Amino acid sequence: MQETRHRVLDALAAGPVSGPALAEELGISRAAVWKHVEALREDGFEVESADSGYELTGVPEFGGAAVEYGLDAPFEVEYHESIPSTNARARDLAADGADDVVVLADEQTGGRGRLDREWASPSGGIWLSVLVRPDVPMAHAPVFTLAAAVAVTRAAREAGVDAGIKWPNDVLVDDRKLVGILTEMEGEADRVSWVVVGMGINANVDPATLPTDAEPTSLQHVRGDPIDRRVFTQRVLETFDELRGDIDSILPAWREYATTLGRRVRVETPGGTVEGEAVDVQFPGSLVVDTDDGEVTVTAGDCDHLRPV
Ligand code: BT5
Repeated sequence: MQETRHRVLDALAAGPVSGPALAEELGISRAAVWKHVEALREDGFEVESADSGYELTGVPEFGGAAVEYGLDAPFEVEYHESIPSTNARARDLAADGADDVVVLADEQTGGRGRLDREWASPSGGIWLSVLVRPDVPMAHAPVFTLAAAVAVTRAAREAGVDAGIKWPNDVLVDDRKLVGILTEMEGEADRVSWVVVGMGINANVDPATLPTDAEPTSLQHVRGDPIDRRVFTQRVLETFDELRGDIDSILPAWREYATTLGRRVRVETPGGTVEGEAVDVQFPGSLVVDTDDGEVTVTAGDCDHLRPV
């Protein structure tokens, strides 16, 4: 949101404030104040004008301005009611040189998972991609997938949903998939140019409308009532921002939320199947599996939790 509009919004939230007083405070004309108020109303903010002045009486349920309002993280939020894929859009923005931008959508018509699988993204979800330019080598970039999983799991738990993380990139509730994460990046070996972390969060969607093979669930389904998507998105972005600023804190937080550690797993990797007990996760996100032939470290693959033998 544009700087002056942000300041108008903050003043209205602390209101009532008269048009002339606001104009003087911000050093703009009364006509400009009125234009900002109208633009905020168009974005869905409710602004009452009474004798005592303007006052903010309602914030929109969802959207770019809504998420930016009160957000304690330095992201600009670009919102789309419907878009093919927020990751594709974020990649385009990366190519244009953008940084610290979030692309957010209510619906995706061409959402993608790993290996070009489809990601169902009906209206009511939180489909978002965060574009960042961390100063790290390419080999460290997978840690941002872990950071995203921690951020969403923490937000879900704060909302009363007992989520946990399945290596490498799924957030589950009772073994049902609540969130999928897709990280894409570009750069040279010694330095990342950009990272796009896409999070597909089944927020207020009916799991019955999602593909059944992954046994999906949603925040609304688990809670029994809809989630406040604005606040949930803010919490995810705030935690993600905190973690990217303190990379050493990501793994301990991940371990705390992991459901994979201590479980028997079967991981399908590009180099073959690895089966055994998952014993640890190592920087920047590899899984250590204790197999019959000793410990094996896997960096990528599809992981199944098996029943104990
Ligand atoms: C993932 O892939 O889990 C990563 C999904 C990332 C989606 C986000 S949404 C915002 C951003 N923009 C994009 O275009 N993508 C990202 P993977 O582990 O490959 O899982 C894909 C599999 O999950 C599919 O083959 C289905 O079986 C299942 N699936 C599809 N849609 C689902 C949904 N909404 N909820 C649960 N499972 C789903």
